[in-house]
Amino acid sequence: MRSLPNNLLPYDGEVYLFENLFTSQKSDQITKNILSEVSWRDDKITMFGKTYPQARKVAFHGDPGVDYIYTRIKMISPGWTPQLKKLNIWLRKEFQLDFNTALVNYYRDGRDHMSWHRDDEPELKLNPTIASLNFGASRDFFFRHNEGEKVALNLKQGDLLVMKGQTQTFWKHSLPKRLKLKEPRLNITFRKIY
Ligand SMILES: O=C(O)CCC(=O)C(=O)O
Repeated sequence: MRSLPNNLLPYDGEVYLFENLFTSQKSDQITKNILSEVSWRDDKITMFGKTYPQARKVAFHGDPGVDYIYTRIKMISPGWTPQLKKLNIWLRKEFQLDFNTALVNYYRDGRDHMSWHRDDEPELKLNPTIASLNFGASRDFFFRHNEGEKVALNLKQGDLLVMKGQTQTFWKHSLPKRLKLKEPRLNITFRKIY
């Protein structure tokens, strides 16, 4: 059993960062496998009556048939891919974390991003535990408390970020644009959908 790093949030939630969990060779192999295995979605976002493509590439996998309404889009899992399944089993064995789905976000370069949001959909139930694995380019990642306090992180290849407890109630998170960045980044968030 791994020891728990310090909680990175000062109050009202729990965020743990496990760093540098894979060699760069292993990270590259995992990235290659995931990019070749997943089924990319082609959902559009509607805001203020206008329709836009998503600000990143998205795929959703997990136990077959599990569905999740995320950013107002209903996604139904077509099943696990071999690499995502391996990672899910590894999270259970190494971290005692139990998930049934994986949301894959691929940021093609620093223009791709994720706006402020919380992962608080009803199908995650209250106080969900979410594990986020990172490959490729390092990116800044922020938490913002409902009262305004900010916590800044930098997520790197091979890092695992675990959010739990009241985090999704009291804090939003975001991955801002970084226009000078040309390299891609792959992020996978493992979630338990009820
Ligand atoms: O790419 C990231 O690190 C953020 C992912 C995220 O916030 C989400 O999937 O809800």
